[in-house]
Amino acid sequence: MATKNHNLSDYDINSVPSGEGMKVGIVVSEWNNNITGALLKGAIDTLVKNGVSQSDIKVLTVPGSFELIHAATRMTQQPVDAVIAIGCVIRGDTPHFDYICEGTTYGLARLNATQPIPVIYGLITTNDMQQALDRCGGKLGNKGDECAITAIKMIDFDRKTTRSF
Ligand code: DLZ
Repeated sequence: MATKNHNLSDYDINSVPSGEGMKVGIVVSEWNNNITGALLKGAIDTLVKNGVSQSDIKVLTVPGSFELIHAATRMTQQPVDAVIAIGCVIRGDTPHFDYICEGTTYGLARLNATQPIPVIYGLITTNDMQQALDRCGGKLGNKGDECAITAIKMIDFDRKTTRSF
């Protein structure tokens, strides 16, 4: 996908607004926790590197990616400026993969459209474990970094549009 041409793990720190004073909620699923743990670490490290205080990052864990919708809903009701949802679904032998991916994606997209704060999509959906490893700190960067940068940019976007609209 676009990650090959647009890898936000290689972002220019000067092009990212300061995250100082921003509050970020992260919901993360336990399934494939070798992957989601690395994504979570990438997200937290990048938020902190860009000025978000460690104490302004709130993390909630759920069993699987499908539960991210509920957890993200709860998180949007907390005093945070954006929510990052992190999960990893790996294709198996049955259509289950498609249902989880579709349901979770639809649920998060609906939240993003209906809640007053941005919900950032950090769900990795891959054909195998290697593709997931490539995207959580491997040769294609870390999707967690990308989510952190996107969260900061969207909070900044909200602040600017609130002021000028
Ligand atoms: C059941 C299931 C399966 C088979 N695979 C994954 C997966 O690859 N990644 C993931 O995050 N969750 C998986 N789950 C669990 C579902 O997301 C969910 O937790 C259960 O269906 C219970 O609602």
